[in-house]
Amino acid sequence: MNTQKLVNNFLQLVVKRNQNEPEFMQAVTEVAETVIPYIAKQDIYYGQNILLRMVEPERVISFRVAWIDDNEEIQVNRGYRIEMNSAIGPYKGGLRFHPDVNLSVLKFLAFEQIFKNGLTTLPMGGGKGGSDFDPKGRSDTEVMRFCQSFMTELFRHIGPNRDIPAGDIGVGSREIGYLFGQYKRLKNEFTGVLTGKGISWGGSLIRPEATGYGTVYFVEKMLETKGEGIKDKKVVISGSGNVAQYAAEKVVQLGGKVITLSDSSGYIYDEEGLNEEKLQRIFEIKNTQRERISKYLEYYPKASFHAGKTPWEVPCDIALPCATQNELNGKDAKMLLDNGCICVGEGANMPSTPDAVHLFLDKQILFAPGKASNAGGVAVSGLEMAQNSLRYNWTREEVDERLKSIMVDIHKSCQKYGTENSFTNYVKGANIAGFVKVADAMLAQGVV
Ligand code: NDP
Ligand code: 2IT
Repeated sequence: MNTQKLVNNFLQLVVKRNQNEPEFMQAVTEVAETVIPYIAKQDIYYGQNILLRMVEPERVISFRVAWIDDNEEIQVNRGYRIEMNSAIGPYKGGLRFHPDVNLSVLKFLAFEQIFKNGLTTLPMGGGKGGSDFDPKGRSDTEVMRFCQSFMTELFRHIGPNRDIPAGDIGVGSREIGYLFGQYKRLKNEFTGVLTGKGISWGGSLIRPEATGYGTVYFVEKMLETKGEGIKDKKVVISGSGNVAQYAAEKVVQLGGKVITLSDSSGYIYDEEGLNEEKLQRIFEIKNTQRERISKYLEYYPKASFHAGKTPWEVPCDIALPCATQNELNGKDAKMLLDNGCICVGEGANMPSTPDAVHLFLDKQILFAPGKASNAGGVAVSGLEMAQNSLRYNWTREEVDERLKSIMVDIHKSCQKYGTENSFTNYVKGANIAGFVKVADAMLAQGVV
């Protein structure tokens, strides 16, 4: 059978079982298109239905989260944990609190996490969870009550050797603190059941920075293959949360010029570029004041704010989408290419639509899919788990060195499986390398 037919048959079967899950099908389609042609040529994998097993979560947990808001009204949200694949280690992946969270979004994230975690070289399976709870505009005590109610159900499903959640959109150090406190109270055990913990209670140095820094380390490796570097490059970044902030910091440290950041209301453009002082102001606006990115203009009135727009219209050398899924479409991709962009590194998960990805690959620019370039976050989560098991803490320099070397290894794996006629297709490389790691473990463990 020709491989396109194999891909189509596979996708028909998966879509039938997963109706109304567009984000999940988008993530599965991209993997199927790159991995099935590879499987078809490998006797050990062909006929084992490994990908069909991978798209079926080992377990899906969905639960009610009832809590009382500051007006003493009862609120009801839905909580989830998708335990996708445990072939190479316990389930590992973040928790997202955002009103758009649903089964499709979390299944796409959990599915991508299998491959991403496989790429890190660390023993972590794939999982993801969260809730449609919207932390925006909620008081600290409301967020605490929500987190306590959420964990009162979740705690029975997770554990340091079973499933180790972390942060994602809407879940940062404050939420991880409340979640950890409630888990500890319910289990009466101090364990490394969550990552992204505070430094004084089991966290790892560099974990907050890891996703953004790792993305930029990966971009550096890609640029290096063309004899280029980040210095003096114009960099457009979307988002202004955890990933965007530290991607921006690393670009600035390496001499690049960050000219945009954004949130769901629009983007800011600062022609002069960010510097250390401006970055500190952004950390204060976003993390302490919990304000919108447009507030930047109150401090730096020469910058401009573009309401309701995404930053892809701004001419740049490098684009780093660091906000959310499908935030960069085919039209945006065309604009970036027309304006001379040479490199796109995804800090977010699946931020580019399939149209955009195809355009980047057709034009053969340097394009890194999130599961490769943003793997630094979960990688340092893995290092946090290792430190928790050792009951020891590594220095900032030690963790940063390990992060760098993991990003270099991921880059090598992508090259190994994605290079043809001297062009590296990092999408294909990442998908096949992640698949091989997990598939070998699944084969060894029998039909489960
Ligand atoms: P944060 O909650 O810290 O920040 C999210 C940012 O994205 C905010 O600026 C937010 O703006 C913006 N955003 C969210 N939803 C939308 C939307 N629908 N449209 C436009 N902007 C939006 O999250 P993180 O920085 O942690 O996560 C960002 C991305 O990186 C996500 O895709 C996440 O899955 C991925 N990621 C995160 C990792 C981590 O360790 N945290 C690891 C690997 C990947 P607003 O405030 O207006 O909503
Ligand atoms: O998408 C991701 O990789 C994360 N949100 C981080 C997961 C983790 O367990 O650190």
